[in-house]
Order: sequence, then structure tokens, then C-alpha cells
Amino acid sequence: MALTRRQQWRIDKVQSEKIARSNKASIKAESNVDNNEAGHKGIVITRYGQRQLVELKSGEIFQAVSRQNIGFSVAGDQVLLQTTKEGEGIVTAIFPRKTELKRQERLIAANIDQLWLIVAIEPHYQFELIDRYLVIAEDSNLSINIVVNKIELSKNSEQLESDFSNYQELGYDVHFLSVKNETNLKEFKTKLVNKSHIFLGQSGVGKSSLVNSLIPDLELRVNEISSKSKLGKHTTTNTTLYHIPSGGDLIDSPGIREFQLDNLSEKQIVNGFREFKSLAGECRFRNCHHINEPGCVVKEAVELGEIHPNRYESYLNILP
Ligand SMILES: Nc1nc2c(ncn2[C@@H]2O[C@H](COP(=O)(O)OP(=O)(O)OP(=O)(O)O)[C@@H](O)[C@H]2O)c(=O)[nH]1
Ligand SMILES: [Mg+2]
Ligand SMILES: [Zn+2]
Repeated sequence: MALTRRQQWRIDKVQSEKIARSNKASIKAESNVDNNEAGHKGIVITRYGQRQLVELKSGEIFQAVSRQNIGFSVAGDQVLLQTTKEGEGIVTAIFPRKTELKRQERLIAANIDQLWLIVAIEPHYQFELIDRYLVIAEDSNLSINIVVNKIELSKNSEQLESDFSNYQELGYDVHFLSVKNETNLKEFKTKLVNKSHIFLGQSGVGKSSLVNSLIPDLELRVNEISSKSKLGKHTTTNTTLYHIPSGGDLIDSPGIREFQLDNLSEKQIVNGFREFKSLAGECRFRNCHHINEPGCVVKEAVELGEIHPNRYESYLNILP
């Protein structure tokens, strides 16, 4: 949908106000930089508005703003931090990223190796929502697997398994867990060693509970972070990185209520469905939308039962 001139004007105004505020903050911090200092390498653990928390190798956490024009740093970013006189800091550089996770053009987190889509029995998983998340994940070229949490609430385990067998056949790893009853947590933990992971999914599925169960003393850490950032601690409002004691990092993110994909092109959507990708080039028409064109091999595969009808239905609903 195109924006009206008035809407565009408002967006530009808000943007320029934001930039002005951030410039002011960085100029203020800049005046306190100790120039004798080379800077420390650190990792961004969370970001809120103009500010971020940067953790150094020593474990010390600094509240920092960014130097003007170095770009937007997010959880997982490796940065250079110059400490300022008040014990705060200024981020002067962002190291090149291995990976980026974006939503609606907005950077969410950096340097992630593995993305986990968390769904649950309550709120009950919906195939279309799962597929929307998978399209985003496929677009970011990150490895993605699925966790089904709260399985102790399931009344029909056969149905549960069959609901996810298609995803397993497509090559997604599916873990059935109950954080509450500690079911299958041990095995899941072994999958996390020495990599950087992000938990994504609807609000209330248990992302933070899972992080909690994987990181002892998390409560302490959460308290430290919320006292430094002055943010609340009971609901996840910020994407935050935590260290796994045995190695590796976990990024918890706030649940997203409305998952819009309207910035994805049709090509990105098709690529988000693994089982379509290999077929799509073989349709009679090069610009086939796989809706009702003659000679469409995707449609054919649906009719032959090679593509799951739920997935095809999701595809039709996700198309703009
Ligand atoms: N029955 C049951 N409840 C669980 C389980 N895991 C988590 N919960 C509960 O689910 C609720 C939501 O958990 P959270 O961890 O806050 O969910 P979240 O995904 O982090 O939610 P947002 O931060 O809003 O995105 C809490 O009341 C948890 O106690 C489980 O395995 N079984
Ligand atoms: Mg949470
Ligand atoms: Zn087609």
C-alpha cells in the first residue's frame, strides 16, 4: 500500500527527530571520550532506543550510545567500545557481520548461527504462522529448526507427531519439549553448544522459560541487565543475548503478535517454501505464480500429494 504524502511527511519528521536525538546523545558522549584509550572489543547484548548495553570480555557491562554515522548495532554485534568518563561508553565501530536477521527491513540481531522457531500447544500452533516464520528464516539464509513446547498439554500425541512430520520430511529438525516437566531438555541442550542461537515465536509459547531452563542464574543476569537499562523484567520487551555457561549464546526475543510479511517479494516467498523452490523453474510459464496457471508443476505436485495441502494453503495466504 502506498503512503499518502502526509504519512510520508510524518515518517520523515519522526526519523529526523530520532536522528537529531541520537546525534545529540553521541556528541555528549563524544565529549567524554578518553582519547588515550584504544577501545575495547565487546558484544552488544541488548539495544533500547538510542542506547545499548555492551559487554566486554571481562564480563563488565557498559551502557553506550553509538558514534554518529556508524550504523545501527543490535544484539549479537561485535563492536569497538570507548569508555567515557562516567563509566559509560560510546560504540565507535561495528565489526563486519557473519549473518543478519531482519524483519520488515529492520535488523533484529546479528551473527546468529541458528534460528529456532518456538511454537506450543498453548497458544496452539497454526500452520500458516509457522510457515510465515519459516519464509523469513529462509530469506535470511540462516539454519532453522523447530521446537514444540508445552507437550504435556497435548491430548493427542499421534496428531501432534503427524502435524510436524511434514516439516521433518522437509529437513527441519523438530524437538518436542516441555519446559515445565523438563521433557527432552537434556537432548535439546546438546544442540546448542558453541553456537549463537535465537529463539523466535509468538508471545506466550515459552521462549523466555526455555532460556531460563538452559541458563542457570539467569534471574541474576536479568536483574543486572534490567537495572542497567532501567527496563522491566517480567515481559520480554527487548531482544537480549545471554551466554550459555558451557559455551554458546542464546538470544531471547519478544513475541510478535502480528507477523507481517508484506515487504517480501513473491520470489522470496516462493524461496521460503523449500519444496517449491526446486520445482518452480519447471512451470510452463516463467512468471508462473503457482495459483491456477496451466502447466504449473507446483500445482501438479499439490494434486499428486507431493506438496502438503496445508503448505500450499499457507503459500496462497501469504502471497501479497
Ligand atoms: N504448561 C506449560 N507452561 C509453560 C511451559 N513453558 C512455559 N510455560 C508458561 O508459559 C507462559 C509464557 O511463557 P514465557 O516464557 O513468558 O513466553 P515467551 O514466549 O517468552 O513470551 P513473550 O516474552 O511474551 O514473547 C508462562 O506462564 C510459562 O510459565 C510448559 O512447558 N508447559
Ligand atoms: Mg519472553
Ligand atoms: Zn507454477
